[in-house]
Amino acid sequence: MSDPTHDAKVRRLFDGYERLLARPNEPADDDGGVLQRWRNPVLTAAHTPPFWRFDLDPATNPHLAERLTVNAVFNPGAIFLDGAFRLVARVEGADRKSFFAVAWSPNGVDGFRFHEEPIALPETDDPDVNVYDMRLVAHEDGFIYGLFCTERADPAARRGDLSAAVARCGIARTSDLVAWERLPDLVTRSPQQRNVVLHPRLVDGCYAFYTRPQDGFIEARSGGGIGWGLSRRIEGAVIDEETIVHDRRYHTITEVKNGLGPAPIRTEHGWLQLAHGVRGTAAGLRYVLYAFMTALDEPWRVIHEPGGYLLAPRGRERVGDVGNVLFSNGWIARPDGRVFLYYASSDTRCHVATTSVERLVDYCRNTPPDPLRTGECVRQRLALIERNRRFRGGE
Ligand code: M1P
Repeated sequence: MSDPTHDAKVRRLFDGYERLLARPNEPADDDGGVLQRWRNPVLTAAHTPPFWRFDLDPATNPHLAERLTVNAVFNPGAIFLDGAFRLVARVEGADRKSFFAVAWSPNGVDGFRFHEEPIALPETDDPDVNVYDMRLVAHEDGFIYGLFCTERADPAARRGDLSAAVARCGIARTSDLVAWERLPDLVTRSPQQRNVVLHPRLVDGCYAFYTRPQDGFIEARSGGGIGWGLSRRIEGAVIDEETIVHDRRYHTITEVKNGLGPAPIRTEHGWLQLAHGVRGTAAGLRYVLYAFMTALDEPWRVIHEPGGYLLAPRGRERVGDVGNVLFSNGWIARPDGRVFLYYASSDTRCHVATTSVERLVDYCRNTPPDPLRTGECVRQRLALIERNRRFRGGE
């Protein structure tokens, strides 16, 4: 027999959920000519369907309590497929385990709706304890690849150390984001591998990867930097030689570590790249996003490197489970040149910022590089002021 109070609660739950999904987004304040942030997050924990979280049976859940809470939705991979903007988000339960789920929107800025079910990612013989941060790439071999971090306990951990882990690059492929084939994890010489990105093209007949070798699970120690390596195969991919192509540097936004974001966007001037840089502060790590470009014919060679960050945590973005973090592993470039940059704030929610290929290329080519020391920074700024004198009104 149905319980009218329970039925009313369920109705309110679903009405609230539909209202959230129908909420229109709008451009936020101006962002200095490069990027346009949008006011509302595009995905949050509340965007996950209630039937993923609540037991809707009044017999087993009379108080309509959330039985399987979703804690956060962040770090989405992105792709435009079958006429829609599609994100493969990292959905994290209250139990700290993440999984992947696809949400789609017709316009890329609002109305994101999750598929009926999350992705049931096939496992390897050594099951993942946690998976996260999928980078999607439509590869020239015809598959869509999802490269992600797979994490397992470190078998060499000191007794009692339950947080030591080994991060590796997991690889899965699909053609529709629904059915996934799992391939063996990437093998490299580095003990830790996160933030690995597959280049969309074969290079010298090989699959080409941007990597992020580290000595420690969290700390780069003597490792770090964005690396580059080739593998003859993708089924059982092995990188024998990894070269650092974009290193971290003292007293910059990449001092502690860095890592590539999404797969690069091809432009006539080179490959547009987006990455995150991490520095230490008295309040913990601070993650910002930065852009650079690599050569078209040598996608590992940096040709333009603007100084500083492109996007840094602002306002409510600073607050969340891991505060002061912006992270991006997904963007979409449309044929008309529009770019939709998806980023997450403080490991909690997903946002979009819009721009264009033309603006990003202009940013990369014309933003002065980081001169790496204070005196040079002042000289750089004085030169700008001098050039600007003739544009000052009334003089
Ligand atoms: O908590 C911030 C980010 O930390 C890791 O990134 P990185 O390996 O570069 O430090 C990842 O766990 C990422 O998911 C997370 O957003």
